[in-house]
Amino acid sequence: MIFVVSRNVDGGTENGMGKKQYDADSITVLEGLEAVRRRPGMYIGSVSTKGLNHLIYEIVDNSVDEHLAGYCDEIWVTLEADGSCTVRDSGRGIPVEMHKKGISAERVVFTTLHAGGKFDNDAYKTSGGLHGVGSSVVNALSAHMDVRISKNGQIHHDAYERGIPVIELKDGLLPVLGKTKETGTQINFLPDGEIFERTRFKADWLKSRLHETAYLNPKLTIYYENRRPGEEESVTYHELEGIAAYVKELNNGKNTIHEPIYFKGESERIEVEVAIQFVDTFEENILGFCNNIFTQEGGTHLVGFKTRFTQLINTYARELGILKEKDANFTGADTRNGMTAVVAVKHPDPVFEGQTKTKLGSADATKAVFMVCGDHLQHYFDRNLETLKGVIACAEKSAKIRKAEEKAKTNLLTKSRFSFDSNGKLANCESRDAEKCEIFIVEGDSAGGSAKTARNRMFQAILPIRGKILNVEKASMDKVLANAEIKTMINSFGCGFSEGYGNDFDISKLRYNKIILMTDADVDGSHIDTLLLTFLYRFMPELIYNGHVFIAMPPLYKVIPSRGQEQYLYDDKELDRYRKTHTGEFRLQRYKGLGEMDPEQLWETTLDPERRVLKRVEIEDARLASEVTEMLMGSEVPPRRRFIHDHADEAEIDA
Ligand code: TSJ
Repeated sequence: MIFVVSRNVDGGTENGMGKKQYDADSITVLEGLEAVRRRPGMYIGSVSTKGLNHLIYEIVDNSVDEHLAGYCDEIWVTLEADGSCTVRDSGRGIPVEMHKKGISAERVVFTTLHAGGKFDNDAYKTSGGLHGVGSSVVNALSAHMDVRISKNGQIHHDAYERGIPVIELKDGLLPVLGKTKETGTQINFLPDGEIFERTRFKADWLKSRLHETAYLNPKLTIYYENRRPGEEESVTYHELEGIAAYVKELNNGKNTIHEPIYFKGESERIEVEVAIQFVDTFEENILGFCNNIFTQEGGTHLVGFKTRFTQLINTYARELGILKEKDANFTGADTRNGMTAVVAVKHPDPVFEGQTKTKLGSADATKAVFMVCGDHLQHYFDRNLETLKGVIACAEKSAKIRKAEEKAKTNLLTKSRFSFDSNGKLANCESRDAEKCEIFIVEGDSAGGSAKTARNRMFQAILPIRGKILNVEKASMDKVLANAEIKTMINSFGCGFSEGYGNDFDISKLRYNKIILMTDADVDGSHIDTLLLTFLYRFMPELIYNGHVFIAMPPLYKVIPSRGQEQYLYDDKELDRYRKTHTGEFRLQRYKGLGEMDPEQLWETTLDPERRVLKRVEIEDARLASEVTEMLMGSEVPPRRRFIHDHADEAEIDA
């Protein structure tokens, strides 16, 4: 799993526009772009590395739209040696002719906020005529942006700094750099270090996103190149088999029980495309897309797909005599046991809902997917009986386990109704105002004891856990629910949990706005963080999606200079920096663990909201998440170690 952390979320800085003289016409534009710089999170989600990478996706999406419009089959994406990014396509080129008020149309694209931000708008759309959405946001958040448009035999040029044009127009038109026979758009931009916590794009995330785009657009070729020193690499993404190849890739290394089922159809102007392949493990991995956008929070298209699939499997199971008259139907989750699927719809006018606007809300998509799946799946299963039997066998396996687990769960719930904290470990806070409350999950009884003394008992609850908690990735559900540590956490948070069948999770019942993991700053501590995050991700993913989960950063060192201020340092980089910037003698105290700090130190460094450093846990890529978790939590030692160190690196503090 890729747990991304962004630092120091308690604080936060305001970003102002640079001081420049604006002409009257551009005032309204600048006001728009200034809003983007003031509240970047509203437009790109966050200013962490996740938001940073988002800039590239915003730009590339415009080229993909040009592809969907039928004018562009190739896109080049380059991470340049200087840290900037170049995106080029072979489309028609952004219009450059004179637009309203005597500005080139290109200027309008890059300086006007289109239909609000993706993250604050109820109905963000892509394709179907809304080209250029997001490009002005990227422009506003870039230290500089260079635009070259090949069109009408000429290369037209424009450039911006922090969203402000720096090239003079002649009669409202762009200067021409030279002649060309080609057409296309090329954008180069460098993210603004004043806005972003760090400005280094994550190459792996970018590659995975580009690959996904290639799977979803089989006729498109994407050329990726990394020119950053020491990372040089070129990859071409071209996936003629489309989403059928995508499910194969998702199932890579697993035992599949049949070749991918693929079909495509249309209903009421909604295009539906589905690929399904079952494996012999207990997972369900269904990815939904609408107009090329990954619908992380699901939505109506998946409802249609799941409803129809469950119906069909139950009907077939009865026809084949696998379910007898007295038997209950398989549940939906049963029929999807072992399923990997991609459901991609193209909707002329989609509505997106949910916390991150990644849930398809359009009601007509349910019916369209339902209808298309009904026709095509029936057609397929009637001709592929062996596959059908294999799929039904997966459902039978699931039903059997489900019945065993239902028992275990009943036990947990009846017990918890009587005791909220069965082993008496939680030191709860006094306030019941969830908005203000925090719970610290603390490794070890001794650190837990210090934390209980040190905390602000009004708002801070402490839950000590002992050593390494159960590895939920490898354990069955009944074992997980029998685990004392895990039971206490579920009961303390107050919002239940969800997994597999049923859904007892209700985030509105959450008792703490912040759930803060507090472990030692060493490899063991990292491992416990990972175990805890894996647990949270599997049973309460909404807590992570909604930004409630944090990692505390206890300091690694205290420097005590012979003259001057004592200071806490949070990692080795800070220590290096301290050594370089301070002269004179100092004594260095190294903390091996939380247990070595007295309550007062613990309060100063790790608990006090005014002074502590917290990292917020984000999930970059839920598509890759469970795969990576398995790698992480599986029994192989080397890759796990590697991840922990990578992870530790993520948390480094910027200069
Ligand atoms: F994001 C962006 F605006 F910066 C951007 C846009 C970035 C990149 C790399 C490409 C593009 C882009 C835009 N590629 N292709 C287009 N096409 C148009 O904007 C376009 C061209 C012609 C016509 C027409 O009606 O003739 C209409 C449009 C929207």
